[in-house]
Amino acid sequence: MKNFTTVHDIGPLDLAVKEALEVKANRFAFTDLGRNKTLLMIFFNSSLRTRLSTQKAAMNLGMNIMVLDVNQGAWKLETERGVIMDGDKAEHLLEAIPVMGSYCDIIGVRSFAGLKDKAEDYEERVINQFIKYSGRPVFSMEAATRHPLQSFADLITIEEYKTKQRPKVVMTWAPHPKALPQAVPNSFAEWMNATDYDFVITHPHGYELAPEFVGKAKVEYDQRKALEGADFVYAKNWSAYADPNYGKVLSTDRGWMVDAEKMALTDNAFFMHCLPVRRNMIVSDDVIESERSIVIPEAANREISAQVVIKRLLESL
Ligand code: AN0
Ligand code: CP
Repeated sequence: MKNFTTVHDIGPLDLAVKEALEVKANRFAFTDLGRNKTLLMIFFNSSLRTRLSTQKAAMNLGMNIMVLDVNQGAWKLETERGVIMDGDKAEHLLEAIPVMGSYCDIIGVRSFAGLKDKAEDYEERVINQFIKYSGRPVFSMEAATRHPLQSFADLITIEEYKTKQRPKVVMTWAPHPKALPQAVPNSFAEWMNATDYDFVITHPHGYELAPEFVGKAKVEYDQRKALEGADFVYAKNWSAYADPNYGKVLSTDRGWMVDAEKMALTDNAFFMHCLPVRRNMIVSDDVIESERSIVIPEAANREISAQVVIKRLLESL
């Protein structure tokens, strides 16, 4: 694997999940693979899980790790070419990227959507510049349109917990006070569409995702109807994608929160969320604390998805 930014980079999902379960059963089997190799993790945005799980995965593989929080202590970076740099940005990404590449063997990048310019976000300008100019394999730690390490961990978790060959997985929009990217729902949809699960997306009108991510998923605007018979409920907020409201919060309707009454419509479903989650906005306390909530094992699987991805990148160095 040369880079990892989408489901398409990982090959057949059954093999990826098999490798993940092997790694999980014996996470220190490949400590020689990363010896004297350096991972550089670059964060343009905050993180708890991605930061820790990816670092742990790289340590399991015997790597050295450097972490750069671009907005804390590094020079402010200009990302547009052609700009007269007379403002507060002291360095251009076009120098910073190859310099960073010169100090490491593999680069992980977190760079969220700006939610101002749809074309710029959906072109994945930042991570694509890392791929083009760093000279190193690059993996996404959540880019503008996708969060594939999260979706891979979600898939591993569903495979571990499912009791039916073809479970019903429902991704539901839920309210949040601030505008969030579409990366997590886009990516989850992309990975679910690559399985044979019964996959349903439910959201209020106006929150339609990009058609290339919705794919063959069923879209049901009635949340209660969508949840009927679900085996997994995957809650997530996202801001609007459709013009002219790109990046906007259209609704904070708490009627869309996942609570016990909603979960009662399902087939005793497991509750999932990528975290961080705002309690009593997205999900009620009792649901996230219930024994059907698998948010903690889901987060724990981030170490495993990252380890498979970094292992494969190391193997093709
Ligand atoms: C981010 C998002 O929704 O994309 C990161 C989730 C992993 N969430 C927040 O900013 C709250
Ligand atoms: N789920 C996830 O990526 O969490 P962080 O934003 O804390 O890394």
